[in-house]
Amino acid sequence: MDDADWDFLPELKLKTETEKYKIQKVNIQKVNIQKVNIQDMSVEFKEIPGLSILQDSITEKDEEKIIKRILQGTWVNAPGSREVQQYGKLYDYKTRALGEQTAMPNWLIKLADFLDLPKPENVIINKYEPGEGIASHTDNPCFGEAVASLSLASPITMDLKFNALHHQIRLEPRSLLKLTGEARHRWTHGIANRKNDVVNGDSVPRQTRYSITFRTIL
Ligand SMILES: O=C(O)CCC(=O)C(=O)O
Repeated sequence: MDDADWDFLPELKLKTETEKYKIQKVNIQKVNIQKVNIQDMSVEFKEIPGLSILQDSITEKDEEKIIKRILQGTWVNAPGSREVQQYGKLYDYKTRALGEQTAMPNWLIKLADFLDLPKPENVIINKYEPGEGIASHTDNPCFGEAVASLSLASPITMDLKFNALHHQIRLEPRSLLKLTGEARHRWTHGIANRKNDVVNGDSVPRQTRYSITFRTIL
């Protein structure tokens, strides 16, 4: 990976204290907030231990730059109809095991560091066109304890399920979802294949959405 790639996010900057501590609108359906972590303003949920969401984890300007950078990458088909880019140690969706080792772009390492995540060893970038989703799953145990997904471009509703329990959370662009503990190992997360989500009783059309999921490997 060349230096130009490393320099791709030179302006990624920490929010000012005022921006950081501004109470951000949390658009969550059916799930009760348990705790707001004062340090980074992420919220945790009573019903789903180990799930946290940090709104506005990056600025809109950085989001734009990241999307531009993503669009330079090569997409491959994933199960279902969505497309993905994958970096680091590749996860094989068919065998459900890790395979080939590829390079991890420096901008993804830098972005993970900015988001206070461990150095990523596998990164999957998902592209969802309206109508596309991802089957409900728990992340493979070959991955480390914390799994984190950065949402980009447009909001979407994610389903979290455990036995008969079912909650929906609205993932806003620029939000960072973290799954650890029960949320990581016992609850499944998935996105239904549909063109609209129902938000506060209204049908809201989906638009193209990207997510970047950072993982470590055990
Ligand atoms: O798109 C998302 O927010 C979640 C992605 C995901 O669950 C995955 O790549 O396994």
